[in-house]
Parts: sequence; structure tokens; C-alpha cells
Amino acid sequence: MVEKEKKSIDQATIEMIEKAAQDGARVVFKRAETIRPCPIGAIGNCCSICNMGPCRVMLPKGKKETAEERRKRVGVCGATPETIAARNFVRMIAAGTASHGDHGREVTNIFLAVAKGEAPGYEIKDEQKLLQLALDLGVKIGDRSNNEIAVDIGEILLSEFGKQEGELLFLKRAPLKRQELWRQLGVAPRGIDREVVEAMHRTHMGTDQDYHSLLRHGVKIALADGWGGSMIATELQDILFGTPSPVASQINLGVLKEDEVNIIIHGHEPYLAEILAVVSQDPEIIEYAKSKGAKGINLGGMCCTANEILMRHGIPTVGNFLQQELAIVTGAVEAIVVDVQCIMQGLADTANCYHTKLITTDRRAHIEGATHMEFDEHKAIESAKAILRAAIDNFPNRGENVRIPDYKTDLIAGFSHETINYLLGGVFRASYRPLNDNIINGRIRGVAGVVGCNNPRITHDVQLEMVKELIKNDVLVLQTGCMAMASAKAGLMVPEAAVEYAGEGLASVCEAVGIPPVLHMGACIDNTRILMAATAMVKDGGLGDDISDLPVAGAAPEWMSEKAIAIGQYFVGSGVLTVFGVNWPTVGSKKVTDFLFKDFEEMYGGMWAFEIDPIKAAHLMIAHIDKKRKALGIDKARERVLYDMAMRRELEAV
Ligand code: XCC
Ligand code: SF4
Repeated sequence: MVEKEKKSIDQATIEMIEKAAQDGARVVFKRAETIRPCPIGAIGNCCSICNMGPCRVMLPKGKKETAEERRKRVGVCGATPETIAARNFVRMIAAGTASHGDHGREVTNIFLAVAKGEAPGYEIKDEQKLLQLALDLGVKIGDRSNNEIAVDIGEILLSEFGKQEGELLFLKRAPLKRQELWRQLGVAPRGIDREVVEAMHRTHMGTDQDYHSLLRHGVKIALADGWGGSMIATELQDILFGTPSPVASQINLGVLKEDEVNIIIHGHEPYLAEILAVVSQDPEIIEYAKSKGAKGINLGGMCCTANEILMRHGIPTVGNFLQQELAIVTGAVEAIVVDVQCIMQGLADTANCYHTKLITTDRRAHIEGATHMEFDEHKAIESAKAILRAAIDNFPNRGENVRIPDYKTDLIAGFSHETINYLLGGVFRASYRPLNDNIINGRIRGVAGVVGCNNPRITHDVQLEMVKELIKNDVLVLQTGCMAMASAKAGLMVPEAAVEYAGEGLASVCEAVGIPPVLHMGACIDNTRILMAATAMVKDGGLGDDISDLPVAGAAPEWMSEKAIAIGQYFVGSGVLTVFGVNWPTVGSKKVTDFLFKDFEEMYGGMWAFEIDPIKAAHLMIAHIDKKRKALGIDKARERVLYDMAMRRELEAV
């Protein structure tokens, strides 16, 4: 089932890899062939944090060591393989949290600028969510204007980043039992920046050298991501740009158009993309495109920015992480406009092989050889127009060597936590009750979040087999990031997919509500929507009193980024079994790995697991879900449901 030798299971991707080879463009798939992963670093056995090293402490494969040999297998400073693996792991979490946090900070600054009337072109779109957040944060509403309320909210949330003492405010959203556990274990984060800085200090040469305390801090930083930086980003983006609701669109390289100016917007922070979505409809800009011989302007998304503008505007998605260079290889892209995170430097080289302009737009992210057109939110419309004009001006340079692969798939996206609430419960009594009831009665076995990246070390998109296996077994799947795109390309994100792929129980619920069996919840920062959904399930009752009681599980089967580790760790710290694929970065230390995989379950009720095979990984998750069902005493209900369905089938057959 796992096709290790194949580069991708996505036909559009395969065709463009071939075209890249013909055109002499070197793309990520090619580079991954020539650079093998370093076997020592891959398992967490290399320390490079001081100038006495780098130190490699790997035990050669298959070798047994004596206690004496083990004593000697340390770095120059005496650091053990445990310390080294834990330190590396914590640094990954810190980098991931820093990235999501810096995104959250940027949103907050823009939110404040909008509230103060300093960012024309933006306005507060979701008043209801604004007021809800005001209530949550204790901001006075009275007869104040939305902007006045927003200024207070923005200032409170901005100070979450640099807060020195106390606790992050959003921790209070978690189930009470979970909050208590965090306090008891000493992992309730203070300020977001503070925890990241402390992580860098603890992991500096000669500071924290006990993997237990290092990894405890790892949980703390990760919680500052999930219940801090990422959650702030999602909340404020929803208020500014609108909370997503179901929207139809299409995905894959086939959304590019032969006769229009193709502009791809790639990266993570959606402010520029939001404005581009509006300005690209401007008659003056469309006229300009026509004057250059194009029929119009075709905006498409890549990576998480794609998820953002798909969820809110239905703008088509060109592809996921491993397709970024391949979009250029079509020869049909006038500009690829990037901001931060997951942007391969290889884009610059690929763009050079074609007419595509690579445009960097963020002050924090420059790329050698790219055109830098810095986005200024105070002059958002002008910034966006300048970028669009640059792309349009490039249209006449498009050569003959154009091939847009003829693959695109329909999808429905836009399942925010609020939307799910509503779809299930109806406008007047929005609640998770129907979901809980269907879990309790066994039609839905449980819920799984399958998120994260692509990675050329394994077949691209192949892990969507995990998603198929889960829904086949009546597990409702929630998705974000690049894995969401894999499922969407395979046609799992339309309501009809329920009949074709889901088990009978799940299919019956999907049909009744009219939803796909796999729900697109947004970008990577929107994994916080999954935290909120899980919390809502706990609060609705009948499924225990903590997230760790729920029949749920998580996975990032094609992960590659440090952000993915941060996300995984905040799910684990919130009480969820989280299964990662590809490679596990601490296998060089059995003690550290056991601690994360086993001891964490006792401490946090959630734990890490590692499994490369998507089907086996799905069954790890299903076994965990069944274990939780049993503990809740709802395992029998499911047997009855299955029995009833079998009866009905027999009757129908007669
Ligand atoms: Fe995709 Fe978010 Fe991963 Fe990057 S990190 S590869 S999911 S775009 Ni979130
Ligand atoms: Fe080597 Fe210790 Fe320096 Fe790491 S901190 S590089 S193990 S000497």
C-alpha cells in the first residue's frame, strides 16, 4: 500500500516532475535524491550547539554496548545522548512556537492598526466573534464602537507575547481539569516570547541537562503555541477577515489558466492575500491585464496562505508544499508572491528557468535573486496593486513551453469550529450535542485530526491512505495544512465522498447533515480550531471531563517542519494521542523516546507515537479511540449500531 519508490501519488505532480527534468529545472524531488538525510542528525544524536563539537554520539546500528561503553558515549562536555536528543527536540518546539507566535504578533499589530483606523482597506468583518472575544477577555462592551473594543482586545493580546508572569489568558478556554493538570505539572505558560527565550537558554551549552525537565519545558512552550500564539492568530484573523463557513472551490495545478495572468500567493500570513483577493477584481487592474493580452487575472494559493483564502473566499488552491516549484514548471505562472515559512529557496532557481517572477513581500523574509516588494499594511491597496501590475507586466514574457496538467478536483472547505457547531445544531441551538450523541450512540466511532506537511522522504500525498482508512472505520476526520490538500485532491472533501469512502455509521451522519466525511478546518495555525472543537465536545457532556477522555487522536504523517513538532506537542500536552510518520527525531535515545511515548501518557493523558505505514498508523489511532470508548462505557453502543446496520443490510438484500 505504501508506494515507497513512487515520488507522488498525485498525477499532476508526477507529470510536472517529468517536465522539470526535460526542462533542466531542478526541483525538490531531484534534490532529495542527491542529498540523503544525515543518519546521525535524523535520530537526534548530533549536538552542534557549542564550538567544542559538533559531537556525534550514535550507537552503530545493531551494536550492543557494555555499561562502560555507554558511559563513554557522550559529547565533549559529557552531555548524554538523552540530553542531546531532548535538547534538539525542545529547540524544534521552540522554533515552531516562535514561528506561529511571530505570525500571531503580526496579526495583532495589524488588528490594532485596523482598529485605530490606520490600515485603510481592512475592516472588522466578524462582529459576533469580536464581541465574544471581548466577553472572554473581560473587555467592556457597553455602547462602545467595534473599533474601541478592538483596540482594547488588541492591546491585551499583544501583551500576551511579552508577558513575564502569570498565565496565558486562553488557557482558561481549556476544560477545567486540564487547566488544573497543567498547573500541577508546572507547564502553564507565562508569556509566549518568554517561554521561547527560556527554551533557548535551557538548551544552551551547560544549562538544563536532564531530559525530564527539558521535555517538561517543551510541553510548556508548545502550549504557548496552541493556546497562545496560534490561537491569537486564528481568533484575530477570523474577526478581521471573517470566520470561515462552507465554500466550494477547486484544487490542484489544473486550476492555473492558459489565457489569464496566473498569480500564486504562497506562505502563511494572509493580510496581503486578503487584499489581493479584492484588488484583483478591480476593473482598472483587469483592464490593465487585458491591455497586455490576458483575459483576466487568476489568483491561486499555495501552502497555508492557500488554506486561508480558500476558507474565506473560495480562491482555488494550486497545490501543497511539494508542488510549489512544480507550479512554476508549468511555465504558466507570471508571479509567485511569498511571505514567510515553508517557502523553498529553490523557487529562485526554478523561477530562473522560466519567465516567473519570484516576489518576496515580508521584511523578515528575503530571498537572494528574488524581487523584493515589501508589503505595507498601512498602504495595503497600493502595495497589492504594485504587485499585481508587476505580475501583469510579466504576462507578455510567457514563452511557448507551457503545460498545465489537466487535473483539478472539487472540494468544500470552510469548516471552522463555529461552523461545525452550527451545521450540527442549527442556527438557534448551535451545539456539539448531535456530534456527541452520534459518538455516544456509535455511529461515529471517534474524531481524528490529520494535519501537517509533505516530505520528499516518502511518497508525496500517500498518507491520505490513513484518512481513507479512518473514515472507512467511521472516524470523522478534521484536517488542516498540506495534508488537507492531499485529501482534497483525492476527492475526499465533497459530501458524495461519504457514500463512497466512509463506513456506514459515519456516512449516515454525513448524509443527514450534508457534510463531507473529511472536514477542512484551515491553515496550520487553525489547528487551534481543533482544540476548541475538542473542548466544546468535553463541555457538551457525556464524553468525560477532559480532552484526554475523548475518543479522539491526531496525526501528522508527512511532517517536515519544526512547526509540526510544536503542534504535535501541544496536542499531546492537551491530552491527545499524536502519531507522526516519516522519521522520529529522538530514536537515538531510547529513554527519551520512551518518555515521550509512554510516560507522557501517564502524565498528560496524551502521548506521541511513530508509525510510517499509514494503514498501521490509522489502526493505532482507532485502537486508542476504542480504548477511550471503552473507558467511557460507550463501546457496547457501537456494537449495537453495527449489528443494526448489518440487520438492515440483510433485510434490504431480501
Ligand atoms: Fe504545509 Fe503550513 Fe507544513 Fe508548511 S508547515 S508544509 S503543512 S504549509 Ni504548517
Ligand atoms: Fe558537544 Fe557538549 Fe558542545 Fe554539544 S554542548 S557540541 S555535546 S561539547
